Amino acid sequence: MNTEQRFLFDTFGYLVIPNILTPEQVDQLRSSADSEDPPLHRGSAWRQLLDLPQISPVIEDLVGNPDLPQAPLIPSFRVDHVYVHTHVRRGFPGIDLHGGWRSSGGSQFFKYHDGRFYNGLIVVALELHDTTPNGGGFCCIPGTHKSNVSMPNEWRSFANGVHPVVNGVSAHAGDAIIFAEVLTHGTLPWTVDNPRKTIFLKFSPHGTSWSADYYKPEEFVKYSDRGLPECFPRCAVWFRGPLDSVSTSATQCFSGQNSYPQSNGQLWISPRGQHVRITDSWRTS
Ligand SMILES: O=C(O)CCC(=O)C(=O)O
Repeated sequence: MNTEQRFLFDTFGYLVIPNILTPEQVDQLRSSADSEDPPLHRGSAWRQLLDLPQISPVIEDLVGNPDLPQAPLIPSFRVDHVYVHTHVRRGFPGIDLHGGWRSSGGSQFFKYHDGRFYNGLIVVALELHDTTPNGGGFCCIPGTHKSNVSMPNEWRSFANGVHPVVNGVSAHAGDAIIFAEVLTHGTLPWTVDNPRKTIFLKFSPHGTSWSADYYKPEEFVKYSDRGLPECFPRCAVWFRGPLDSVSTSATQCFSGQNSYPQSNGQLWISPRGQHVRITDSWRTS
């Protein structure tokens, strides 16, 4: 993240990054947004979202662990879960404010220590249509990712109006709203005719899980898309140590690559395209 992004995320608990998706990507994703298949099985346009060049470095900064030996050759964070909202139309009453440290039993957290961000769960919300300041959509109470005191309960529901401290955050199609799940947030009632379709990608540190519905790397082996299986470890620590000791599922994942990691000294092209020489510890050649 650049200095501006670090300041904004630290202060407000969210960040809007424009133009993450090209118009072609937006069109492609819109056309399959209503599919009943699980999002990551809808085609490579969906799986590519896991390792977007402008987003992955931000996720590394927010939830990654640069101390892991695989970083940054493969992500040092986990994909926790992915879903799509397509049901938001005029009259949608919104989703009450939620999030916060207490509601998750402490698993969703924000911390900054010794120059590094630590987050329990980070959301990348990709808008597929423009959203407008008064039209509804993502909202939050900026700064509440650091709250020590719970929000007054009567602010939670929008049934009787929206408390003035709640900020609506609008974005254009293809923009990403990145926020900490611990931030008090929700969806404002939708008041306009155009639809809202939003993809939510949620990332966690390598050692924690929120959804409990782990991706199984073996289900993705059939796809040839580069750079993806790396994102499916149950726990990113799995890629520790020499590749000879890589777990069976990880080995299966990489069997689709054009070079296959087997033994010391062998050259391997990582899913991110770097040339890696396999030694007792990872290093690029
Ligand atoms: O509408 C949004 O962008 C927020 C959605 C949300 O809070 C959720 O899916 O839990």
